[in-house]
Amino acid sequence: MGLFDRFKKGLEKSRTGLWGRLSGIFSRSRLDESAFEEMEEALLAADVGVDTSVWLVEQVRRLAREQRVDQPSELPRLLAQAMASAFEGLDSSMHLATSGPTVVLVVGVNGVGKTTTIAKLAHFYRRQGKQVLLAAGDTFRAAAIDQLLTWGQRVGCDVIRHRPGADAAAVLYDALQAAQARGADMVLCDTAGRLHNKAPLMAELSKMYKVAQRELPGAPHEVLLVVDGTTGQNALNQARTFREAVQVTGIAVTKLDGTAKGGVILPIVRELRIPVKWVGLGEKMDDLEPFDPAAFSQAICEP
Ligand SMILES: Nc1nc2c(ncn2[C@@H]2O[C@H](COP(=O)(O)OP(=O)(O)OP(=O)(O)O)[C@@H](O)[C@H]2O)c(=O)[nH]1
Ligand SMILES: [Mg+2]
Repeated sequence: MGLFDRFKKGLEKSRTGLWGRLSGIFSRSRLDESAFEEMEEALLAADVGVDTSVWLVEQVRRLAREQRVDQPSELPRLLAQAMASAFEGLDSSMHLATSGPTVVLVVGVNGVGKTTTIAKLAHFYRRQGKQVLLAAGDTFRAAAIDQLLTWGQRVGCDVIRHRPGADAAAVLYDALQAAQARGADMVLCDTAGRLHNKAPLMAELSKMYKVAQRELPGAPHEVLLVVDGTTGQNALNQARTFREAVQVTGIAVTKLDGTAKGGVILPIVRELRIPVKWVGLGEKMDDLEPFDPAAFSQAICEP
């Protein structure tokens, strides 16, 4: 299966949800004002959010004018084009270190899929022949460390860990030392995500950030914020919160396979201007795709 088909399959629920609402418009005989109004409602229902829905319809209107489109059947193509333009100027690729290990901090609230995403990333880079180290930076729960260990065994990479309750920044420090000593290509660091404890959590994250900065020039190369796609607009709010504490360089949107709320990717990129870099389309190791704006826009707008 090619990338486009994998997106189409993984986004099936979002696609059919949005398409189900739009198909009535696309099959109309005339393109009139009410068609645009209905399109805006359909986008709102797909968790695109008010501002971005209004913006998208504006873009479609402009494209229709510029391209002298008067058939509603042309709208899916125009909508895909409008969506794709929301991603312009944002680089979805991962920034890798030019020498020495690439350090990736993975952050996000409880249960969004941080640990699973780390395992998937490890698998992705292992398949490219890279040596990957995992850092068990979620020291808050013993089970979190065990979960990472299990994934490490499955994927085939070592896990640097301390006892439960240990200082997360010290775990990262050790992982960075180990990575340099062993010549590893990549350190993927898990973090705790307890939101009921917002201030200490953010303090811990910024401490980890500083340790990475101090120990390796250019690190952390990526701070990936993981958000759960099924939470729709909440994901957008989480991105706003985390961005206040750490410099988020990219977003991974998980669980898109199980939701019709995949439209939330649009306000995230358009309103926050943070690139989506990965999408989680299932629970297995292979179910992570590098984000592709064109494939996403087309997959979500096509019948
Ligand atoms: N369907 C689906 N499930 C996912 C995806 N990503 C993660 N999950 C599931 O979401 C649940 C939580 O994942 P974790 O990786 O443990 O989440 P976490 O953010 O590390 O959670 P805490 O450590 O408790 O904060 C698990 O059951 C995963 O299998 C995805 O892309 N699709
Ligand atoms: Mg976890």
